[in-house]
Amino acid sequence: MSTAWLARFITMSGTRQLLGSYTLGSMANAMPQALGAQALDRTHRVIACCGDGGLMMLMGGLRTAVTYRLPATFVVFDNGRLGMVKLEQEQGGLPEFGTVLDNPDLAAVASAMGLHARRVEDPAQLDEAAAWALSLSEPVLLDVVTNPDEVAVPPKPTVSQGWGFAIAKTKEAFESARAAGSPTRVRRAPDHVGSPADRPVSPRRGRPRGPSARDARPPRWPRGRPPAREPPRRPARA
Ligand SMILES: Cc1ncc(C[n+]2csc(CCOP(=O)(O)OP(=O)(O)O)c2C)c(N)n1
Ligand SMILES: [Mg+2]
Repeated sequence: MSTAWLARFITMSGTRQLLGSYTLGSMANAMPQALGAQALDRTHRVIACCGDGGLMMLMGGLRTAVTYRLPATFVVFDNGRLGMVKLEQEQGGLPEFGTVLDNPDLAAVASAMGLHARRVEDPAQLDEAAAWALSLSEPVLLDVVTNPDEVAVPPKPTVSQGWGFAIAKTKEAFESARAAGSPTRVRRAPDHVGSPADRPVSPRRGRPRGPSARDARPPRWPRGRPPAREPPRRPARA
């Protein structure tokens, strides 16, 4: 969604250039594009606005910035979500499912990789952190925690998108209300990624849901696989 925020809120001064995947639609684009742009031109400052999901996909590239001393600035929009997918689900009338990310502290990871890094959790710290990052001429990462429920309204929103969003939110409200009054636990991810016992329990069926629910069931066979069958015996020839 950073592409949407950039297109909406960054003023193009006439000397700035904006790169992105745009209608190609590929995620995980910002960091590698920034590496390429900065390697081609070290005289300009390159700022990558990265999704947390995208950055997690190609994390190793951060070390490339250190190896080649590329003075790029990586700003992570850390909404803990595959945010665009969540939005697409909601536009289609579906409550959010399976889009929560189990991120580590990305500033700590970047720091371990040799970048300068800071995590920003309070909006009041943002200006100072941005000024600090821009004062450096070495690779630097800001892990900025953002609101996962922020909605990037498309340039030409349709009535059906709005209607789908309303349906999804209504379903989510009913689900929460039912969960609040239900003896079974309904918890949203990142509990999905915890141990089987921590995974959410369907209020209707009372058993873990989702593909990983399989792990919570006892194995059908003691060692998790069926015993080898003996080959059928052929009758002895007379
Ligand atoms: C290579 C690739 N994989 C999957 C997708 C589908 N997809 C589009 S946006 C998105 C989520 C991106 O999450 P994140 O990078 O955290 O950015 P956010 O939308 O949260 O800002 C996914 C999975 C894609 N467009 N490209
Ligand atoms: Mg995200």
